[in-house]
Amino acid sequence: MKQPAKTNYFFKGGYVELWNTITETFENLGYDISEAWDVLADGWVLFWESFFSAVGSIFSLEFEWDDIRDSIKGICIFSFGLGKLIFILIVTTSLSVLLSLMHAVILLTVMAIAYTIFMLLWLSDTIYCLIKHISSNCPNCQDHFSIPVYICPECGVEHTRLRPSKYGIWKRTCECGHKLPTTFFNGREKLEAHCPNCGMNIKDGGKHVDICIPVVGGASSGKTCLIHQSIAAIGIEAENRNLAYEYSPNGLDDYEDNMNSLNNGYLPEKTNDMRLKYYQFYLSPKSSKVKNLISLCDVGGEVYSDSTSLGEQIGYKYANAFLMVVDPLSVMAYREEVEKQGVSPVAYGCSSDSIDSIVSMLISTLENMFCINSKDMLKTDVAVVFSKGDIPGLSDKIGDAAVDRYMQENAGVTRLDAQNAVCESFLMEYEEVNFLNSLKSKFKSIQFFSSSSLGHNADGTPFESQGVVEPLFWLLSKTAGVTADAKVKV
Ligand SMILES: Nc1nc2c(ncn2[C@@H]2O[C@H](COP(=O)(O)OP(=O)(O)OP(=O)(O)O)[C@@H](O)[C@H]2O)c(=O)[nH]1
Ligand SMILES: [Mg+2]
Ligand SMILES: [Zn+2]
Ligand SMILES: [Zn+2]
Repeated sequence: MKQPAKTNYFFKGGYVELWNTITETFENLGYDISEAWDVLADGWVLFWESFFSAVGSIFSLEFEWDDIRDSIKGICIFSFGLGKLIFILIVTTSLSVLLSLMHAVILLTVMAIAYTIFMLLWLSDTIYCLIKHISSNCPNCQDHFSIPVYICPECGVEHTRLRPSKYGIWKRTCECGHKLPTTFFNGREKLEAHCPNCGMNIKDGGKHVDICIPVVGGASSGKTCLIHQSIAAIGIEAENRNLAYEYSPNGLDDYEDNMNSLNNGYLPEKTNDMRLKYYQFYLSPKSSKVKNLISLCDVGGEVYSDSTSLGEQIGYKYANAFLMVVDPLSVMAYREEVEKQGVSPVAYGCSSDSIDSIVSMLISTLENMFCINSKDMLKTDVAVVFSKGDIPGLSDKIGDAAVDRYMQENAGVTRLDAQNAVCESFLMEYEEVNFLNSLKSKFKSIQFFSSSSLGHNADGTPFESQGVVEPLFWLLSKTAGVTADAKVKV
């Protein structure tokens, strides 16, 4: 693709210069030959025109001195021209050929060195991006790309492929004359960067590990509460785990407003967006040179009952993992049971969407996006989080109480396995086997968690979240996009 930059000397100027020098040399040579030829011809003509009359005048003893002088002068000029021509043909031509060859060899050697440096630099930059898992997701159009479009700080023009190329190996010169670095080794990330698709500003000049985790769940299942309380809790927990945390607003999220509500004991507003909304924060080991930019993507739960809207969320295609929120009250048999025990589902903002339908629709959408058939597995991990863990009696079924009991009864079992065991038996007991089987047959690995984002129903007193960081830390430890050294420990 044509770039608004000058082509590098080694990819054009060098060849032009070589061509010009060679053509100029041989043009001069041709000029010298024709000049020597002219001298030789003039001498011959002068000699030929005067020779016979001079010889005749000598034999007749009339001595035409002009003719005699002209024929001597002619033979001298002819001899001089002939000598010059022979010299030019042998010496000058050989020198021209030799010097042109030397020029070509020196230039091509320098070019070969430049091309080797170019290849090595291009490879290093590409490998560095691959090893470090550097890529970006656009929080506006959901597109995914390895490097963004860079903006020239001088003239504002867009450079779509700012990599070592024919426009420059280490740096490229913009048409305005400004020099732009072409790799992350010499500061490409310091330039302003935009999404190649919609022009949205891209953080860190695209130099980060972008981890995209869509949060899946029906309307009122507790996605927005979980996202906000998780991020807030991670911010506090990060220091204990020696991680650097920073929330990073993108201008399209409602983090500040929702956190204000939650911190004052109010519920966040229902999510009306039918497009993924990216809540982004940095979370990386303090020593890490390339930061992890984690996006938790929220959306109105209605999307999961509308296959067209769901199919439009191309962000799913680039998801590193999924976080599935399950409102226990959306499990019909369980809801009926707690209702009989006097619990009001409405008080818990009960979700009425079937979890089985939601997961089926998500799976068929992903199958379409990845063009795979129903037998193929997806290479994604899923954390299934039961929300609203403060529902009376729920802890005894899937919460800490149940997990502790299971671990006592089954010595040697890990806590994560115990969580899976109690949550799976909950789903089987309350007739959600289809949901469980769909998840297990489609995703790479599944881990169940139980949480309470609020701790209690809204009553004006401060909310107390519980179990909201573990799902994320588990997903981050599994995420393929997190490099070994940047891996966040569970
Ligand atoms: N008691 C209790 N209620 C909760 C908890 N989490 C969510 N809720 C209730 O569930 C309702 C819905 O929560 P949201 O987080 O807004 O649900 P959502 O999945 O984002 O819903 P949509 O935006 O409609 O897709 C809240 O208004 C609360 O009433 C919790 O941990 N405990
Ligand atoms: Mg919401
Ligand atoms: Zn975009
Ligand atoms: Zn410029």
